[in-house]
Amino acid sequence: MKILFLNGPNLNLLGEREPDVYGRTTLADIESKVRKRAKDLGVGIDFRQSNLEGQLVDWIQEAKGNFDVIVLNAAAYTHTSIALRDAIAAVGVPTIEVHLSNIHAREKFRQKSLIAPVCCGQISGFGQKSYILALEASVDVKVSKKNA
Ligand code: CA2
Repeated sequence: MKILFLNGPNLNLLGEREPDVYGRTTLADIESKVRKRAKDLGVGIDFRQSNLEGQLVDWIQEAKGNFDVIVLNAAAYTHTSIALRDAIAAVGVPTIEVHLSNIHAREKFRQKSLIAPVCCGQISGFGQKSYILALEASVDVKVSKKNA
């Protein structure tokens, strides 16, 4: 099983700015925790970040046939991007939406996710643990697809 982790704009700044909102953990720290858990679960992962919407669209399209599940923290594009939503719907690779913060407890404009309706589910508000929960959910997504 192979899982593609995609991270959107400004997540490369994690741990450096706004520690009160996003904590002091860097994206590299999260990646290494995800890699360790993935090894325990026996799944392969690819972990990527881009500030560019089109790059994220390209990676989602390329996931078809190459990955079983996408775990996506689209960051600010969560709330704005019809392009990401269309890409997820078009490729049909099961996608799990993930957020560090609880987007429903934040500003009104963050409470709406344009991608949620085309994702299998959303994990939001558990800090870096959100990524581990999404990894564990990914394994179940694959299992439930097999048994469907
Ligand atoms: O809670 C999340 O994971 C978010 O996807 C993070 C995004 C935000 O736009 C979403 O509403 C919720 C922001 C990621 C940028 O992170 C920063 C880290 C340090 C300094 C500035 C931004």
